[in-house]
Amino acid sequence: MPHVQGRIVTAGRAVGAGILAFAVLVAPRARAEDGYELWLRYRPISDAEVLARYRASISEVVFEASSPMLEAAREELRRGLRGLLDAEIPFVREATREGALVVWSSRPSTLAVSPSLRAQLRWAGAEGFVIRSEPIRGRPAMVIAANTNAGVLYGVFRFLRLLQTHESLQDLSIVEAPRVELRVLNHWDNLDRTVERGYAGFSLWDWHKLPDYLYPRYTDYARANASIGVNGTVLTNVNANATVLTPEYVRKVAALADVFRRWGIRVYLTARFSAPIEIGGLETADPLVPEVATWWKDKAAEIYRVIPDFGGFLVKANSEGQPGPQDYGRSHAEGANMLADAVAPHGGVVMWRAFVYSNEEPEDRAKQAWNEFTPLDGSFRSNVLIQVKNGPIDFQPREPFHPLFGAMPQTPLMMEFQITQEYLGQATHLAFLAPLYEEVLRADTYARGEGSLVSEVIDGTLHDYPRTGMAGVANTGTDRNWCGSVMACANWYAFGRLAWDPDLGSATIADEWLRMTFTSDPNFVEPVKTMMLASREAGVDYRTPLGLHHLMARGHHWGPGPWVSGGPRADWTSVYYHRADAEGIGFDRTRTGSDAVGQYFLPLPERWGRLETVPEKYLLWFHHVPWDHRMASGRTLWEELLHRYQRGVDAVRQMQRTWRSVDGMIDPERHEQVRAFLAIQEKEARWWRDACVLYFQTFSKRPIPDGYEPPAHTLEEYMAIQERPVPGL
Ligand code: BDP
Repeated sequence: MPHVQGRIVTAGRAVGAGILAFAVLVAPRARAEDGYELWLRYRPISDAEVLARYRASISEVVFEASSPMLEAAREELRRGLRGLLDAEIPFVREATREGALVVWSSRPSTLAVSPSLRAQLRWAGAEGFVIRSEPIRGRPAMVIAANTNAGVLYGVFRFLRLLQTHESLQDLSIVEAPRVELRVLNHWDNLDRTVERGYAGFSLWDWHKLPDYLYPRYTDYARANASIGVNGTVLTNVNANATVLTPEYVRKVAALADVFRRWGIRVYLTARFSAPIEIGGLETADPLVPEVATWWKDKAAEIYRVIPDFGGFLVKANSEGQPGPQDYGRSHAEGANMLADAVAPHGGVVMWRAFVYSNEEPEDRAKQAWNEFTPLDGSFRSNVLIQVKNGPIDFQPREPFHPLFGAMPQTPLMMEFQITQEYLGQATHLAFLAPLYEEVLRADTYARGEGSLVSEVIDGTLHDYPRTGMAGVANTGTDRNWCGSVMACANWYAFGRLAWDPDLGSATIADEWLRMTFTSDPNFVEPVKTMMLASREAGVDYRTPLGLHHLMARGHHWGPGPWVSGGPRADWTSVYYHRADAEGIGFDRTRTGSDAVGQYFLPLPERWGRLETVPEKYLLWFHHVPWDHRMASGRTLWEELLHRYQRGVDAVRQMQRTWRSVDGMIDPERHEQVRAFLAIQEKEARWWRDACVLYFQTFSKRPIPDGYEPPAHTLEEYMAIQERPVPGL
């Protein structure tokens, strides 16, 4: 039954037919869904049986709140229960009845804590929690317990998720703790509110009105993050602007930090390496010049005076034109350590990015970060983390994992995933990214023999890292639905969940998100989950199948541009990466080519370096392959390429069919947006397919086989499509 109608009928029954007419007029507006509430909608549980069971199990809540964070948690619990149970559950001082939900926060002495609960709490650590069925004064009850306020906050959100996803409350015994310490969003937001690679409107941070005006939205942003365990946010673009470090802007940052603090979120800033010159009046930013180090120490002290829990700095240095220590002949370690010393007395960290590659360097771009950073292993301060993109090029629809993972045992490496869909269709294409994240996290680096997973590098267990972290380049903006598309919010959700537990499976994440965002109706959840799980592979197929990469148009990275060549640097062109010629296609990264494959641990160089054993998904990443090469399917490479491009388009059409089939099961507003966006995606998938196939055909000189959908336009027409203003640059 459509959501809106269901509510009207209820209202009519409850208040009588006279009011029904009124309800019909106003209810659809009041109930209109625009995606703003994300996965925290807290609508009444529609399954009457489940609702009745929950109401019977939760008779009252005991929750003493003695700090802003606990108050935030208590209000969230109140809001969640009120919405989900459609009832006012009393919040009381003492448990008096069967079915109390006791949040053990400030007064543990009121509880007789059992030894097993105590043991679970020890395991839960600083941010974890325990949720269990536990008799209180001999009466059946439930307890949310934690060692810290943050643990309570996360426990409350976990409890609400139990209800949101209709899990049983019988014999509860949940113990959870995050596996990764720093779970941070990276906002590529500029001070003028444009967002680099942002496709959801403008930046959430209204610098002009800060610190005096605080949008309620800042709180909702923090709530959403806390609900998935995100505990840090880097407010500014990695292509940094030193202005944010001036006293005026630091006060603005402090105002945001004050809002976020009670939700367990610390703020971080990007540090422009040349700031001592730009805003400090110094003549150099050389990290080994004492005045420079002193300037940064003073700057850090100034920030910490107004933001005592400031997280630290994220730095993009000597990359794509950004200033850095190499401008003065110093290493990344010398630069990072100087900043690390500035924040260390205050407990801050430096997240130093490994996304470096140089135009002057004739070396394969995929190899450069490994070449620069592995010699520095062990030479960074203990409060430095090296932030590494998931793959060695740049957030492509598919890349093998970055060879640095596993290769720096003495330096904490943190993961950088991209949540915003720079190369995956931006706001309008449906690409659920949990399968991409999962594929990387579950990859075996073989750094310490078989079973040395990337996830174990990231959670610190493989090398016993003292610090761990995962960053996600945010996709949020001022659009009412936060992420530019309702479905793209699933990627924000997935990032948080995987940063909390890198072993979570994509299907579990999709399942949770769908139930909380839309409905628990299996007739909706099951097909849409299948659709989401297939969506990333579809995007790979219609853009860059078989290990192809970096085929996008110049600049905006949205449409196809396999013909892109020339310009300021070779590694910003497509021809550098696909290397198509009369013989074949692909980048030879084998031992006889660039030998990028040699940066991986054995047996990967052998497995990926041989045509017979390389997985087809990485074929053209590592090999230049003849057009007539026989693939596992029996097709030639040329035929297989076409087959994959077509398969991608077909998969989008299948997504459209699936979405049509669930019409009426959710609100019309969000259904319509996804429907319209899928139509855009289908059109653009054909554009990608046809442009790429026609272009590669000029090299392969082979026909387009029968049964293959003929391209709608000529290659010249596709190539003539001019750049036009697009968001996100
Ligand atoms: C690329 C983006 C560019 C970023 C850069 C980075 O196109 O806008 O500045 O990465 O991560 O993906 O620094």
